[in-house]
Amino acid sequence: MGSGVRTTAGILKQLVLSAAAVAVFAGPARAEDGYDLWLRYKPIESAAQRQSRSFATQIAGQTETPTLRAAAAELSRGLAGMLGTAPTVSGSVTSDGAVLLGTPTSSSEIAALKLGLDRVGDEGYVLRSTTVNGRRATVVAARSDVGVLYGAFHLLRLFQTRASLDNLDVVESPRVQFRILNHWDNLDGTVERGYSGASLWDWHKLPDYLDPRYTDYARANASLGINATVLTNVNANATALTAPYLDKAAALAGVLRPYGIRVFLTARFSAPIEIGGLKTADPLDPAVAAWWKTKVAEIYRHIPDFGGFLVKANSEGQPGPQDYGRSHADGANMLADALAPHRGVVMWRAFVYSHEEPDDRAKQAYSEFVPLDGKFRDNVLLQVKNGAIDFQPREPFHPLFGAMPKTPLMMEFQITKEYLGFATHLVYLAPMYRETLDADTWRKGKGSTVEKVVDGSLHGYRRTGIAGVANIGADRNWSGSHFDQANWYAFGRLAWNPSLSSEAIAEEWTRMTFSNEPAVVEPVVQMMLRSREAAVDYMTPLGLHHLMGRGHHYGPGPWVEGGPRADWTSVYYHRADARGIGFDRTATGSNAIAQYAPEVAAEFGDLKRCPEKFLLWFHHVPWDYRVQSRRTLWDELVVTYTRGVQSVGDMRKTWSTLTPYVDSGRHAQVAAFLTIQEKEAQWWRDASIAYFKTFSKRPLPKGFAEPAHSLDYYKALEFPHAPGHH
Ligand code: GCV
Repeated sequence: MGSGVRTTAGILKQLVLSAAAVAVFAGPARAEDGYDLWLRYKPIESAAQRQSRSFATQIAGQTETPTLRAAAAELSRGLAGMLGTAPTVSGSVTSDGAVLLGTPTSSSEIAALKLGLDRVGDEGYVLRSTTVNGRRATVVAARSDVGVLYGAFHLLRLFQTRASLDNLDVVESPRVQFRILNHWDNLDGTVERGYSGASLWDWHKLPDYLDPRYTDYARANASLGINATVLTNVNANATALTAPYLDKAAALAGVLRPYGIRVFLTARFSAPIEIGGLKTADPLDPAVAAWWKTKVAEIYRHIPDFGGFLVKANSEGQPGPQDYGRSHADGANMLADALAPHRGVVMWRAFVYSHEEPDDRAKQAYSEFVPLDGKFRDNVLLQVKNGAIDFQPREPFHPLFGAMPKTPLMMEFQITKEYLGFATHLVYLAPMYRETLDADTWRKGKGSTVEKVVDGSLHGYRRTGIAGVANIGADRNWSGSHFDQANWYAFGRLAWNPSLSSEAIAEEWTRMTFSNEPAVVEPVVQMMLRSREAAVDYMTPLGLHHLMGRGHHYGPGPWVEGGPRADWTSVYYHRADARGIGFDRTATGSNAIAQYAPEVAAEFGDLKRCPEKFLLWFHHVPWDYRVQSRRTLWDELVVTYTRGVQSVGDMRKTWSTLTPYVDSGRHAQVAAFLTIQEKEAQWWRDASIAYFKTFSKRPLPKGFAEPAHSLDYYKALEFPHAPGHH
């Protein structure tokens, strides 16, 4: 679906008020704690306020449904906050400057405008400056209530980012159907790979106590167009499917429903045994299928608009259909059949690999799933991580994208920063998401991008989805750090429109979260845009991957070896030896490149053509090999690690100049975290160089400092209480 006449970013570019028109903030504001996210609605500067004084004096429309009430309440809250006076609320437009909101059903004034709402689909909306009853009005209209809510948030965003509100003519609709968060939250309140405190869901107090935060969570998600959420960890607990927990999930669903958010749960494949008293969970056993049918019907009695199941099966010790000699399709289809009568779907994860399988871990999902293309029921989506290993700081796109034309593949991004410095490192992830979406699979010729696979246009998928592993917890600032809020934001914006640029998203977020002051927007956006590359440089340069500490994944551990599974060690991935470093995935090695289209395989497989950022992902390269800079590989590694540390130092210095513009509470925390990040970047650099030097046996290039400590020092560090590992 087209995303409309003028995008937010386009309007922003054209209409952002000139710097001169924006009054300079008089000193730093009062400390903020980040709770309000990007929905702060602070009073706007005087010049802009003058311009919009005649705007939004009235909110008009019948707001009789919970969702329309939420839309009107949000507009009222936002406008009152930004303009200083609460708008009046009335059924129809009676004064200039009204915002008229609704659907053709809720408002005869909207029906009369004939806005052509059919083109926006079930969740889209139109924003239009027009005249209603002879009065100047801004219309927020949609076919559905939730479309109106999304439109209200869009209008507020224009306000918050100081875009002009004159002559609005916005037509928007989401390009992807399921825009879904995956919470890896456990019933005991812990969060797997969560770095922002305990789980937001207080299962113990549910269903009776509904923490007001649940509503704020819903508002934040609705502001981005996120329309679904999986409440529970993919490493699933069958207890979540028992009646008391369904009551609790139903209570949450009740809070989220007015905001257009549908609830999903993870299904533990062995649940029929664990909570059903059956002897087997074999998907082809009629008693098992019947158990799931009954269970699903029970779930829908609790949650009539339940979305369906997310399933991790036969992966990292989770039970699955292969335990009974059945295929992933057998397992997914059995659950899909139970859900189909209720219009639910199965999101079946493709994240599978086995240590019993000798083949390169990067190849296993493709080998497992491509033969099953076309064998899944209509209501199954296959959820594929962006890369073939596991959310590394940089991975080439997963070879499954483009390779399963008959099975809707949905994207799984990780928002929580398991491999990117937890909550303390400032790493803006939109460039990483973009890199995958922009990658060309070549499956239907040039331009067959992952973005087109995911939005369904390449293969004509009937269902589409983008999932993000949430970084949301009970911390006051939700995401563990102020800048990690930007990753939640960027995920949501890209799920709605996977064509948006990282820069446009960063600019919107910065304006709403910190300030519209150019002295803030420009440097902060620049910091954000460089930050992911900085992390790759100091953690896993030139295509290296999976070098983190064992188990908790905190800090460097390139020396990790042994233990229960080779594919959980670092040495499996970097393969450093006296000759060189890197994983040969060409025809002379694991031949993983053969899983890509021939054009892509030819590029990745050729040492000379392989993008340097993926060099050691696909090739084992001699230490003295000359890279593009004409430096030897070894020297280039040292230079790149060092550059990463310097980039963090630059970010820290830039941030320190912003003291006058950012409230003291948030400024101080970001500053402290940047100091941690710089220290840890140095640690990554030094530990990695100390270790790899034992193979390269070459000196560091002139002028580059030796690691601060011995390799033994780094190897001896232990972090038994690092967060997020359960
Ligand atoms: C939920 C990685 C993480 C695991 C996670 C797994 C997955 O391996 O380290 O914690 O488990 O991915 O995505 O299933």
